[in-house]
Amino acid sequence: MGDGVGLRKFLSGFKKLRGEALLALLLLLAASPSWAEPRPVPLCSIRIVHVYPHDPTAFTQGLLFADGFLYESTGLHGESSLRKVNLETGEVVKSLALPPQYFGEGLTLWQDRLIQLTWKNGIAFVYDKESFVPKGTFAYPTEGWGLAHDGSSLIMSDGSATLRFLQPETFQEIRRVEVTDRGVPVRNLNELEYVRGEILANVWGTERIAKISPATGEVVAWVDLSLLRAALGPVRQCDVLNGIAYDAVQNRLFVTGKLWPKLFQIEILP
Ligand SMILES: [Ca+2]
Repeated sequence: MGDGVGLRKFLSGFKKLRGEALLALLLLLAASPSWAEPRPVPLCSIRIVHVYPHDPTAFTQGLLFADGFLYESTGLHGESSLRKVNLETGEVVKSLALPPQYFGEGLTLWQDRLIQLTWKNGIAFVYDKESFVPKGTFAYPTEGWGLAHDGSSLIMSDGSATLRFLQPETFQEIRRVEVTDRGVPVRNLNELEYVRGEILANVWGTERIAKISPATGEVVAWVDLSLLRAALGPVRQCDVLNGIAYDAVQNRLFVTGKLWPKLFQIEILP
C-alpha cells in the first residue's frame, strides 16, 4: 500500500465497513422494543402448590384468608351469602344468607369487621368477624365488584378500570387510580387482594390476574392461570376464575373460581 491508489482503496473499504456497522446498529435499535414502543408487561406463569376442595355451588365473588380460615362472599340473587370456610376440607363452618334482593360481591376484613359489597344494590354490609352479627352498612354510588385493603385504605373495584381507595371507617373516597397496561385502561377489574405492596386483581372473563402498582395503577405483571382449567378436571358447571386470598403469616396465595370444585394454593413464578 505504497501508492495513492492503495490508500484510497483502503479508505473506501473502511468507510464501507463503517456504513455497514452503522446500518446494523440502526436495525438493532429499530428491532428493540424499548426503541419502537414501551416494553411489554411481563407474563408470569404459576406452579400449583396444593389443591383443596371448594364448594361447587359457591358463586365466589370475594375471598380472603384470616386466622386459619377462608372467608368467602358468594353472589347470585337468592343464593348470596357470607361464609367462613375450613381451608383443608372446604367445609362451610359458618354461613349467613343475604336477603334475596342482594347480590353479594367483594369482601374484606378490616380489623374485626368483615365488609361485604353488593353488585348493583349500592350497599355494603358490615359484620362482626366472629359472630357475623350485622354492625352497619355503607352506601356507594357505583357498582360493587372487588374489595381489599392495604392496611390504611379499603381498595374497591366497580367493573371499570378504576380502583378507588376508601376511608375504612366511613367509605369516603380518598383517591383513585386508573389501571393501565402500557397506557391502555384495563377494564373489568374484579376480585382483589393486596399482597406485599401490590394489588392483585382478577380481570373478569379472563384467565389472568393483573399485578398492579397501587401508586400509579400500572400493571407491572400479568399472571397466566389458564393451566388451572386442566387441573379442575371434568366438571359439570364451572364459571370464571374469581377469588384471590393471601395468608400473610405463611406467605400462601390461594385462588378459586365461581362454582369451582377446587381451590388452589399457587406460587407465581418469576
Ligand atoms: Ca380477595
